[in-house]
Amino acid sequence: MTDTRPTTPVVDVLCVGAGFSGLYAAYKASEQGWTVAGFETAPDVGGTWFWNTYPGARCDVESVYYSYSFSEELQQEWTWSERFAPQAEILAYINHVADRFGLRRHFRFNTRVTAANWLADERLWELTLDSGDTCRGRYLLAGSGGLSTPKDFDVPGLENFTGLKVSTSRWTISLDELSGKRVAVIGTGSSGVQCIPLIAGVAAHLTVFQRTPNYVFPARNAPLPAETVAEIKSKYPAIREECRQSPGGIPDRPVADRAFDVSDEERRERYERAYERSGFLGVGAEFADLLTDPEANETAAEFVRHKIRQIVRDPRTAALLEPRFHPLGAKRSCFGTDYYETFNRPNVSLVSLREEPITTMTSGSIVTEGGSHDVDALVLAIGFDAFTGPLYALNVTTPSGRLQDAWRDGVRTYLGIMTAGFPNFFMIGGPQSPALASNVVVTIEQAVDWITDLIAHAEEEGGDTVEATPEAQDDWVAITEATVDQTLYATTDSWYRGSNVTGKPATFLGYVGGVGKYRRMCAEIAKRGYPGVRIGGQAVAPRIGRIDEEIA
Ligand code: NA7
Repeated sequence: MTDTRPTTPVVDVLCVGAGFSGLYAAYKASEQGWTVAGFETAPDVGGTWFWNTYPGARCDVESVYYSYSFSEELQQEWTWSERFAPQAEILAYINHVADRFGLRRHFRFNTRVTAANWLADERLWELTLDSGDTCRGRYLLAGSGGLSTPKDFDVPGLENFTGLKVSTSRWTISLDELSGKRVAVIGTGSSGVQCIPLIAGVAAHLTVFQRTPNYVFPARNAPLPAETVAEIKSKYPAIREECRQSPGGIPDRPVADRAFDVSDEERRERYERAYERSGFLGVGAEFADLLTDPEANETAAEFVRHKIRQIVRDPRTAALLEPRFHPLGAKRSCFGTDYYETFNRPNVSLVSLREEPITTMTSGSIVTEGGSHDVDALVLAIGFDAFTGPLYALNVTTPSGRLQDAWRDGVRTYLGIMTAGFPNFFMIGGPQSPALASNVVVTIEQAVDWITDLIAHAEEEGGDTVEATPEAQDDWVAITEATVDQTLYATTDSWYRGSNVTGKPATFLGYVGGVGKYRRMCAEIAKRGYPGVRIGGQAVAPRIGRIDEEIA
C-alpha cells in the first residue's frame, strides 16, 4: 500500500512507527482531540510483525494476553486460534485494529524518518523524512520498537558468499526456495530456534552454526479450544487487570519457596510439571530464587541439560547443545517446537562456533577453524541492535546535541519514557522501561496512557514544554541498576545489556522490577503532580529519590 498524501505541516503529536506502540499512541492522541502525523518505514502497519515473516515466527507470550486491552469490544470480537499466535495471525490482528479504529489515516507509509530536530525557539519538533519533506509537531512519540533494527551482519567473510542470503528479521523468500538446498543457519536465539526445525524439513542438508547454546523449552503450542476462549472472554477485564498488576504482564503464578527448600525429588517433580506447562511461568519461574541465586539456578539448568541428553541421540551433539555459559533465564529463554529433536535428523548437523569460530566465507562455503562447510543458502538469525538502534536511527537532536551523544557512555532515562535535555520527546516501551522483560503490549499501553495524561496535564497547566530533570533521571537510572543488580541478569552478556553489539556501552536496557510495580510508581508520580518533570520550565520537585522503596 503506497500512501502519497502530503504530510500535515504542524500537528500536536508526531508519531514514529505503526506497530503496537505507534498505533495505540495515534489512537489515544486522536481520542484526546489532538492532531496526529505518523510515519512508518514499511508499506503497512505491523512493526515487528510486519518484518519478521521467517518460517515458524510466532510470539512466545500467549496470544490472549499479547493483545490490546483498551477496548472491551475489540477483545470480545477478536478470537485467537492458537495458544501462541503465528506471525501472520498477529499481523492480521494489527490490521484489524488499524481498520476498526480508522488508524491508517494518521500514518504516512513507505516513509522513513531520517532526522528529528528540536526547534527550541518555536518549541516544536521538526521531522525530516526520506522524501526530503519535513513535518512539525509539538510532541514527538517514538514507537520505533525495541527489536526493530537488525544487528550489523558481523560475520567474517560474508561479502564473499554469493549464494542465497536471507536474514530472519527481513525475510524475503518462501520456505520452498530452500527446498533441496544445503542451508546454513547462523544464530540460535528465539528466531533461529523457531525457523531451524522448519528449514530442516525442506533442506537437503542443514548446518546450524551455534555460538552460545541457550535454554530451549517445548512451546507446547496448540489450538485454543472454544471453551477456553469463551472463558477468557467472559473474564477479560479481570484478566487484563491481573496482567497490569503482575510482574511480567501475564497472569502471575506466585511462588514463595526457594529451590533448596524442597527435597531433590520434589524439586525434580516440580520441574517436570513446569516443563509440561511451558511458557514464561515454566521451569525458570518454579522457585522464587532462580533468578537471584546461582546455585538454585543451576538445579533448573541441569534439569534442562538432562532433557537435552534424553532427546538428542548423538552424545557429542547433545553436549554442544547443553547450555553452560549462562544461568537459565538470564538471557531470554527460547520456546520451540521439535527444536532439540531436529538434531536427530540425518540431514542436520551442528557446528559450535565456540570450538571452531568462522574465519571467512568463500562464494559457496563457510570456513571455520575446523574446516569448510559447503552451502547453497545462508540464513542469518543473529539478532538486533536492541532499543538504541531504532532510536539513534531517528537522529534525535536538540541545539545541545544528539541522543546518541547524550547516551555515549550508556542509556539514561526517566522511567524509560523521557530523557533529560530532550523536551517533548517520549519513548514508548523505551530502554529502562519494563518492555524488555514483559509482555510488551501491557508496557506499551501503560506508557502511552501515562504520556498522554502527562501531556494533558501540561496543557492544563499552560506549559508547552515537558522535560525530565537530570536529577530524576539519575534517580531512575539508580533504581534500574539497583533492581537488576539483585538478579543474575546483571552477570550475563546478552542483548539485554547491549553486549551483542560491538562497542555498545554495557547498560542494562530494562527495568526488571515488574510491570505492576512500575505502573504503581508511575501512577504515584502522576498523583504527586509529576516530580522529576519540568513543565514549562518549572519542576514540582526535581527528584523522585528511591520511590521503588516506598511503593510495594
Ligand atoms: P538473539 O536472541 O539476539 O539471538 C541471536 C543469535 O545469533 C544468538 O545465538 C547469537 O549468539 C548469535 N549471533 C549473533 N551474532 C553472531 C555472530 N556474529 N556470529 C555467530 N553467531 C552470532 O536474536 P533473535 O532474533 O533470535 O531473538 C531476539 C528476540 O526476539 C528474542 O529474545 C525475543 O524477545 C524475540 P550469542 O548468544 O550472542 O553468542
